[in-house]
Amino acid sequence: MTAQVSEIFDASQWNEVPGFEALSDITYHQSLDGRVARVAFNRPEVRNAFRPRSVDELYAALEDARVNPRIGVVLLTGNGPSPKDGGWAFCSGGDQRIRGRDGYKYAEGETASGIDAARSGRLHILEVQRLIRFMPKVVIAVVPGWAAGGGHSLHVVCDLTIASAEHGKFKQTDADVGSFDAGYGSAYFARQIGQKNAREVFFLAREYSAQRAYEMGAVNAVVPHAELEVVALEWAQEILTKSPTAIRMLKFAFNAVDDGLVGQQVFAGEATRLAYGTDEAVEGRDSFLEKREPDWSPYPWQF
Ligand code: S0N
Repeated sequence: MTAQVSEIFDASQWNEVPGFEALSDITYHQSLDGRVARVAFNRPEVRNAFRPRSVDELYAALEDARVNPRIGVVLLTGNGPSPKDGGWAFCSGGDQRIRGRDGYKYAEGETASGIDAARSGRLHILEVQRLIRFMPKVVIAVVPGWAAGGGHSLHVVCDLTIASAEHGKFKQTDADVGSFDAGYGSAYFARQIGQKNAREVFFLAREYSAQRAYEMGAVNAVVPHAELEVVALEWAQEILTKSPTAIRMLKFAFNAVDDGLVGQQVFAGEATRLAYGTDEAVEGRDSFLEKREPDWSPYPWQF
């Protein structure tokens, strides 16, 4: 039986994922039909801040979802509420207790065992951002509470965002804490909501309600808190009725304009993959293997 990991999590809709039983900082579930993944930060006592272990687990779960051919949609969310004060969070970014130029600082309950000094200071949440960005599946940020700092950036990089009307809150604290996501978190955010709005969010570091974030174009839908995960699953199921190839080509097309040559490379790779499925490409391959001239005559110069 699936454990109840969050107050608004409907355990009857989800299965735990074999091989991921030892997670501590996140939870990972798949829908009963195996087509939707739910990945959730699970440190509600610190507003779901991530530490290196959290990022490792997050990356592993997202990578598992990426390579699973049944999964078409990933819901990224945060479990809650906090047992300390009842507060809700999507994610409050990097755990400020263990960040620093002085090297890795151990979090409460963490020991030196298993911590690799070579990884100290590595900002591998950016690798998670790229995984979300380049995953040929739709990733939905399901925001039940605070999206702050690096947590805000994660919602920005997700394809869609659905937020809790009562508890969804957005704040870019980077400039308050001497941190800055100068990549997708800021520059791409400005592409989403406009330069003036994005500069306001970063330079003033104010708090925005889910409704205000919706009005700014940062959020797709604001829904009652109790229904947040129900609506997110409905959106996922609706997306799953669409053509997988159309969705992946559209995602990479949306990305390409902001991703430079990497965006072109990703889109081009998918185009090549489609071309390899044609008789024309098979003729090219076979003619080489059969040591003969290719016969392109069946293939018109289409216009
Ligand atoms: C989220 C906020 C606004 C919520 O405020 P609220 O509701 O008043 O709750 P608090 O009482 O403040 O918090 C409750 C408890 O949770 C702890 N806590 C909250 N956030 C963090 C955190 N990020 N790290 C550690 N602990 C956290 C509080 O301390 C409190 O604990 P107790 O009860 O014991 O006192 C508010 O909490 C807030 O502003 N949080 C900090 C947000 C923040 O500044 N985050 C960091 C911003 N920077 C990054 O995220 C860097 C991102 C990043 O990692 C990155 C980005 C790009 C490139 C690399 C990196 C990288 O570093 O890897």
